[in-house]
Order: sequence, then structure tokens, then C-alpha cells
Amino acid sequence: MSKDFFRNRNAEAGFATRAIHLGYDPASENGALTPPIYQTSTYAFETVEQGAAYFAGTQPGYVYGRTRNPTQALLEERIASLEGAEAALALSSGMAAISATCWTLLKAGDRVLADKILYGNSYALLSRGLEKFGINAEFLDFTNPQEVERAAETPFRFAYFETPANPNLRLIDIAAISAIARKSGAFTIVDNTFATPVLQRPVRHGADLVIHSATKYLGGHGDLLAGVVAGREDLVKDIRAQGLRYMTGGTISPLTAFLVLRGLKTLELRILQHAKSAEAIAGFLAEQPGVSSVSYPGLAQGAARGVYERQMRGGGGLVSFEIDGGIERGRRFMNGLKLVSRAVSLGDAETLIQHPASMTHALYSAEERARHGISDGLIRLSVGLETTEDLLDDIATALRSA
Ligand code: 7XF
Repeated sequence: MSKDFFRNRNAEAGFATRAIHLGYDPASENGALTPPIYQTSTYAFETVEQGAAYFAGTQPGYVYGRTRNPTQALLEERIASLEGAEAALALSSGMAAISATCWTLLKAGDRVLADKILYGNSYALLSRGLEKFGINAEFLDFTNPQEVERAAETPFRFAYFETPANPNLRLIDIAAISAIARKSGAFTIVDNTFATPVLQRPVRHGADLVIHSATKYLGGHGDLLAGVVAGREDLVKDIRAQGLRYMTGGTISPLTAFLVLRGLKTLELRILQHAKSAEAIAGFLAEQPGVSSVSYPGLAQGAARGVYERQMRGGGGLVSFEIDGGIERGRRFMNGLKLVSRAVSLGDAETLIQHPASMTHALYSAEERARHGISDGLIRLSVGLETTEDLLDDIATALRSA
């Protein structure tokens, strides 16, 4: 499909069409249907003057592989389009994306507001990591915008949160928090890893930057690590020029960029299937007498229901729950699973189960977990793409024998 398809249409092409075709014309690469992997670390300049102009940015051109590669550039163009963002930057992991963003936007003396419930290493970076450099992070309950509004009376640089949040899947109102931040002259950064742009586009609700661990659904096959930051062009440009170029060097490899591009082609299909199975499993768990609580965005109640309806178009592939009998019975249940794999990470074709308190959130101290509301009995299930009935069978059998 030629680039003219995108240029000539008045309406934007659909999500899946853009995920498969945007920004690539096979005619420009000998008719190759699949975009090539530019396996190169550096680029030859025709003249010294041309090289100098590329470095100065007065002429567009590739210079050196740490900051940009054509395979990476195509990935960035597609993700920006899918998120409805002005620009995107791909990096070597989700943590590379988050740290490059922090090192670029923050300086000593700055203050950051963050939700209490974050992926363990994001929490460790914002609390213990930034503290070493004289930056203070305050952790609030972002499900209560009044609490954020009160904290916003003192200047802060950005508001940072995940929605749905890792690991308990609670939802945060992106538009409400963005409005508070904007009024205070602060940015809003949303980690959209769990929803993906198929289900939620934070930029549309006022976020300035969107973070992804592309290791998860964007890659989708459990075979790579990658990260993304998308959003305002001026910010993304600075994060590439500073946070990536000389503060982290967290470059995505050309092969990894290619694999994420391959993952994007089936992103919408996969997410809708993950969500279909996850909804069935969440419904099943909610009916079991030995299951004390189930959290699934698609089943959100009360105020969270409104947030869900305003900003998401599906519940996604994760389910978190607690079973009666505490962590001991939880361990027996997890060890009894035959099809479901005991593993951290999420968003893969394989269904994965893990125990946040001892795994993904072990960097929160026991006291911090208690204070922030991360229960020691919580179990997080990333529902994969296996046949739904097989997953239900495995879970039912393990629950019975626990
Ligand atoms: O550096 P990574 O690609 O692993 O991404 C970090 C990251 C950032 N944001 C969110 C919401 C995440 O969940 C992650 C990684 N989480 C995995 C998990 O929760 O299973 C990591 C396994 S320890």
C-alpha cells in the first residue's frame, strides 16, 4: 500500500490499518513487503559539511545509532499515530523510558506527585532513586482527585500514574488529574502499559506523555524488552536529545524495534481476545466461594465505573484477586496450576501468574505495601491467548485442590 493512501484520505485510516501499514512504502525498499531491519550502528556522510549539518540539526539525516535508526523511526511513527500523540521515542525497556523521561524533565529541588500504586521498580526509581539527586516524590491516592488538588497547591513538576495500576488494576481519572496538573503548570505522565492504545489513549484525555513497557502487549510475545515514551513533540525531542543520548544510552536495538513492529500488526486482535478471556475468568472467579475479591477493570463498580466508561473501551487482559486462606492457600493454588505459568511480566500469548508482594512489588517494603494498600494475599493473572475453556479448567482444578 503506497504512502499516498494515507496522504489522500480525508479520514484517518483505522487503528489496525495504521498498525500494519503506516509510514512504510514497499516500493522504497525493492518491494520488500516487510520493513527491513537497518542493522547499522553508524551512517556515512557524503561530505564533512553534510555531517556537521546533521549534527547541528539544520538538515535531517541519520548520524549514529544511539539516538535513531530507520527501523526504530518507523516504530516510533506508528506508535505516535496509535496513541494519537505528536511524537514517540522507543527505548531499550520500560524502565529506560521512565528513567530517560525523569532525568530529562527533573532537576535537583523539584517535586513530583505520584500515585501510591505503581510497578515496583517505577516506585523505587521515583522514591529512592530520585531522592539521591535531591528530588522529592510524594505518593498520594490519585483515585481521590481532591487529595491531588490539595497537594498541587505547592508547585510540582509532573504527576505520574498508571491506569489500570500494577498490580491491583485500580483506575485513575486521566482527565481529572491532567486538569489539576495543567492548572499548576505541571505535566501529566501516564503509564499506559496495561490498557495499550487499543483500549485507552491518555493524550486524548489531557496527558502530556504516555509511557509503555513495550515488553508487554506491544511486543506481545514474551521475546523482547522495549519501552516507549509518546506525547508532546517538544518533550519527546528533549528526552531523545538528553535522557536517551547522554543520560541513559538506553537504545532499542534495530532487531527489537522490528519485533515490536511485528507485534503491533496483531495488537488490536490480540487485546480484544485477551480481554474476552480475562472477562470470562474474572466472572468465574467472582462466583467462587473461596475467592474473597476480584479486580477487573471491565467489572469496575461505583466511581471507578464512570472512569472506566469515560476513558477505556474494554477491560484488558489482567485480573487480580485474593483467595480465602491467605498467602499459604494462594501458594498452593499457584503451585497447582498446570497450563498457567508462574512468571512475572504480562501481555504474552502464554497465561502468566505471579505474587506481587514477593515478586513485582518486592521493592516496596512490607510497611510501604501495607500503607499503600498492596495486599500480601493479592495474586495477579495475565490472561494469555490459549483457549478460554482450557484456562478456566486449569484454574478451577487448582482452586479445588488448594
Ligand atoms: O523495563 P520493563 O520493560 O520491564 O518495564 C517496566 C514496567 C513499566 N511499567 C509497568 C506498568 C510495568 O508493569 C513494567 C514492568 N512490569 C513487569 C511486571 O509487572 O510483571 C516486570 C516484571 S518484574
